[in-house]
Amino acid sequence: SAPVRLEDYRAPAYRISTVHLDIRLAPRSAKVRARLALERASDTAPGTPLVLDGDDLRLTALSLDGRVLADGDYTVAPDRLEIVSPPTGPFTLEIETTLDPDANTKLMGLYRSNGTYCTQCEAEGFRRITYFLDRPDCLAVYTTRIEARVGEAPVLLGNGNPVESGPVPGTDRHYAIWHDPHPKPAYLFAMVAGDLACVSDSFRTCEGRDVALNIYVEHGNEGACDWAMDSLKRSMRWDEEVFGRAYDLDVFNIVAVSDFNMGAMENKGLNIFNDKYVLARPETATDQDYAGIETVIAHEYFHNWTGNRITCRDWFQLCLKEGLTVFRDQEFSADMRSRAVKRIADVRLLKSHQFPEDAGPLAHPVRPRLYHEINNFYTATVYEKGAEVVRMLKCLIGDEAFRAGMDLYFRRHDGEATTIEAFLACFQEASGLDLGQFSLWYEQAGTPVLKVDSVYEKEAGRLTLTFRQQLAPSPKQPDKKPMHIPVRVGLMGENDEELAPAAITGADTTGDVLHIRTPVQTVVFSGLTGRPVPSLLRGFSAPVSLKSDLNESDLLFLAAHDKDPFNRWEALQSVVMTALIAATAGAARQEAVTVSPALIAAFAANVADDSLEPAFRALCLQLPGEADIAREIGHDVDPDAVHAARTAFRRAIADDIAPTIRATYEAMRDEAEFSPDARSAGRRALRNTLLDYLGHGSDPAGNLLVQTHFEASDNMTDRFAALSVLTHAALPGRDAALAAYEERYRAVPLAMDKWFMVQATAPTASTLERVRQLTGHPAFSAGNPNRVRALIGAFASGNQSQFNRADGAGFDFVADFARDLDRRNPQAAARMMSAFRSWRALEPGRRAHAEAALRRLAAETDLSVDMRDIVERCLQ
Ligand code: HT7
Ligand code: ZN
Repeated sequence: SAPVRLEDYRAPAYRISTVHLDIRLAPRSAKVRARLALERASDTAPGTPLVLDGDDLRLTALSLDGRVLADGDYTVAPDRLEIVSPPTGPFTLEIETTLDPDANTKLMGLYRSNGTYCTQCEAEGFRRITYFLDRPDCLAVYTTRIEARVGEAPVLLGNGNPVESGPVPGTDRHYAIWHDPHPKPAYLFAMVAGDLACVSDSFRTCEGRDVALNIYVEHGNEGACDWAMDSLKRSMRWDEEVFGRAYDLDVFNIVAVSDFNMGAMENKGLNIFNDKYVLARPETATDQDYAGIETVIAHEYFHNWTGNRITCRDWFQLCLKEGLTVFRDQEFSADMRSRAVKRIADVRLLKSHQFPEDAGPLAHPVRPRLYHEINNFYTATVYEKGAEVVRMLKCLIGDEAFRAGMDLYFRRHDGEATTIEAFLACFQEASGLDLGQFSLWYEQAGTPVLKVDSVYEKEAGRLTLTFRQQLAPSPKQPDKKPMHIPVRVGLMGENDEELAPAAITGADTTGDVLHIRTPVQTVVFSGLTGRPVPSLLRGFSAPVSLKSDLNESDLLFLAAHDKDPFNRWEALQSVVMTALIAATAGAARQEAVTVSPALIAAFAANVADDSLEPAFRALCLQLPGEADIAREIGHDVDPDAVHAARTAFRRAIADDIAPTIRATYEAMRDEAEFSPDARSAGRRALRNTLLDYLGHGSDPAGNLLVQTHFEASDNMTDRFAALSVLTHAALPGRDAALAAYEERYRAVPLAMDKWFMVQATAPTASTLERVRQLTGHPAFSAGNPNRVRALIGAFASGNQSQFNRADGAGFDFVADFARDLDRRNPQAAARMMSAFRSWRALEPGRRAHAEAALRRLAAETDLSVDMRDIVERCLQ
């Protein structure tokens, strides 16, 4: 397919001001009548053909200004409708298309999920409903009439506010009319029709508007909506308080569906969610699920301003709404929970998902310049790195100027489809800082490496830091320019005090943030009264790979004393990572793994330190994952050696500090009834992290505790934690626990996903065969994206040693599965194939197998555009 390029952007030749949709639903034959009010743009030559987008459409009627069009007046194909010579003045086009919702397995456009009709239009799904200018800069006011059999779909929902509803006389059908007064692009259109239960509440905005809040779920799930509703109300209040943004309709509806390609969708006034991000009961959802629901509910709600009121001019600007909205949801969660813990969790996610993307063949800038399939650009780079760019901006200009810039952005661009340039201009104006160099963060792919060397001169009371930044070439970007990097710095003195320099030269500063702009930059801190240990990149102030010359003793000092909790965590991780890389090299030579006494002492101190919050201690104790270690090694990776090293390392710690682990495990026991609040979740996180050590240590009594923990658990967090350890450490109680869990949850699909996942990620040679078997389990369905992600996705992306098997069988299995899935759901298949993104970093034998699997797919002639795009970029 021909690529789409940013530089080819042109404003639309015609405008659509209003859209009236009349949707008559039936499972195999739904009729959609669209009445569009159109007008030629002032700079479009009269007589210019009007070309509307379509995708797999069947046109069943067409008229212009009430006149049925003759054959020569238009041309039509499933993907295109052209009106050859439209009127020069305003005109009305009426289009009827006939759809088959049941046959729509791509889950884009109008489809049925468990009997519920629903839509997904981002990015280009509206063109699967009717012919349209399906691009985000075409903003129109929508009125939607939905009609269905009462028995089949008693609930009929659309965007905006309800206008009217009632029976269709003389039939078993009824209708509802919805009107959305806010002009919006087609990707924000939605409708839902089904037999759903409703949980309701209300919210009064700071502007005095009473908003009806409804969450629609399948019958029987009404009791699992409390957390989602509570999260919604907290999100609404937070956006008023922190960003001054109030809700702007009389209704806010959320619908949970079980077949959904992504997490959720921010359709105006009618958010549609993957049920995974709505439903939660202590019995079926983990603390992580609760936190995920809070984040995703907030994220979609925040889109109402950053995405809906102000939208993207074109899909290259996707980060304008996604990066900014992720930043907003991260800030929200940080305010709801522990800020330090949230920051660590976000950085872990960034490093595990975005850094590998940036380091491999799928690397792309936060704002790409070219795509074949936009669905493949809903990536960690656009979302998570996009959020980091907004955070850096705040760091560089300070909190006040940031808020002023956001206010200006909302004031100036409300109701528009805009660009990154327009966004940055608001902050440049608000702060007076030139953001020209900063804008490279949107343009240049790759993770900058930032090397820092330090020299301390005692007599002069001076510390000199030399920063060297490097950005490696990435696909289609051979030469890189230096970036504007915010580096937040503190100087820790030996007696636990922050040292304050009398002066800083060599860099502009904003508070404690250094502006690093040149390839080599020397910064001098003078007037120091003692030897400082520099705490660099506090709070992970920029998404870079930091390589400092701090030694193990300095890092362990920071791990124990840094005033910045993020850097305490990071310092310990850094020492652990160095040790794990050395252990991996040793494991490849069959050497035994040892852990230095200083590191053991640091772990012991952490486990026992009651002055720190439990959630933070849990994070400090969690070792970097196998994929993280592989990423740091970077080339010729042997995943078996990584696995062996990490396993031995964990066992050594478990054995060396067994009594401390056991004592803290007991102390974290909560007698109170389950509550998903952050404090209780933190205690469970620490206890379950310690359980992982107990299960992987050599002491049989410790191992046995895991089984007891499983049997005694009264909530999913504890039950699933124990099941994971039993399965991954292959402990004696494993099979009984898996069977008991299956028995308990066989009718709860979201809980069965955990059962699939835990088995798919077991680091044992029999896992591939087990995954193959499980594809035939009655609870598995290749048509449901959650099931596919839980089993095959988890195997491909969450099981380093088995997906990357030395015999290549893991690659072949995933490639074959994705090949079949591609015929049904190309978006899901392409996403699955992104597990191959780091194949070039493997040792030669595995690399050859991975390449063969990719080449076999590339040779297929009927791959979807989605799949071909990923496979070919992987091979570049
Ligand atoms: N903005 C939404 C993206 C989305 C999506 C994209 C492609 C295909 C299906 C999709 N479902 C949702 C979700 C979000 O980021 O808020
Ligand atoms: Zn989003």
